[in-house]
Amino acid sequence: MNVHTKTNPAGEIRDQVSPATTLKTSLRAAQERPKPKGKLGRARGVFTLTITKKGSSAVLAWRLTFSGLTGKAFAAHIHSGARGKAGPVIVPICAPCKSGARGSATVDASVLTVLEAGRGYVNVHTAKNPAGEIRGQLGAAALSIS
Ligand SMILES: [Cu+2]
Repeated sequence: MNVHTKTNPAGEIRDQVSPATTLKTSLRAAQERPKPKGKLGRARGVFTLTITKKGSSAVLAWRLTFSGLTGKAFAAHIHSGARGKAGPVIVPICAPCKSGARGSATVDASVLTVLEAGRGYVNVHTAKNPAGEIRGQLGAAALSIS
């Protein structure tokens, strides 16, 4: 994209149009493993992730909202793990976290491989559930364009 003005007819501001993919997932206590404790009937969240590929790396940009947790959210991450399984952190999202948190990070091909395969998930951690209170699996990202 290029915006032209009379002062700068060749283009005044410019931004490269790059292939971007957006994933969205709902976070629920029922998806978390191991099973979280406490009154979790109203605990939920939404995570939106935009992936913009740049060669073999990519920029991830996200927004996380949540409500009904048992306490403060001390951290949220993207982990690597198939549905129903826990796995290691691959991208830290926030610590501590407030609902509405936004952020971004540049990631390498190893993270993209996980996201392409649908083996990434997001979870939010609380003091009552330090291993994770709500979780949402990220669907497989179509990132074939490079
Ligand atoms: Cu986590």
